[in-house]
Amino acid sequence: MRKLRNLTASVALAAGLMLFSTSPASAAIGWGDSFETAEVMYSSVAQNSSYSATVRLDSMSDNDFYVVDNTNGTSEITYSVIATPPANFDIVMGVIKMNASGAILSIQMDNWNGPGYAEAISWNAKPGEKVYFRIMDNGINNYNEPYTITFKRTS
Ligand SMILES: [Ca+2]
Ligand SMILES: [Ca+2]
Repeated sequence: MRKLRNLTASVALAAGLMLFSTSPASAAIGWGDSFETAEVMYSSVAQNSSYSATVRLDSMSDNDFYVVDNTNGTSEITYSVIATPPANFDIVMGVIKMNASGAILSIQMDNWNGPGYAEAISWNAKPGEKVYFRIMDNGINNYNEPYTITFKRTS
């Protein structure tokens, strides 16, 4: 009986993990809440050419962190990142670049465009650098509807 219960528990756990990994749209609470748990859009180990996620901020104070990680890269990469909010929602995209030892090289808060319009940047990451993207609610109640963030490597 005990064995059966353990089996049931692990099947349920596996199903839960599968659901989580294949359904980013359902993820909100706990998704990319800090630098340490940033969602990886690019890493110099995997060298993927694109990434996309459609998720929602779960509260006014929620943050979703994403990272372009060229820590172990041997050459500079260039790319574009576009964060598109739901219609009538206004989001801010913070962009934080760090060097290999974690020192902050630059910080900017991109909020060029109003409700319903994307915030976008085309930039680079030199070998050893990491660039974090922090999606936030601008003002009040710009959460609980999914936004889409995409990364595309351009060179
Ligand atoms: Ca979050
Ligand atoms: Ca905005």
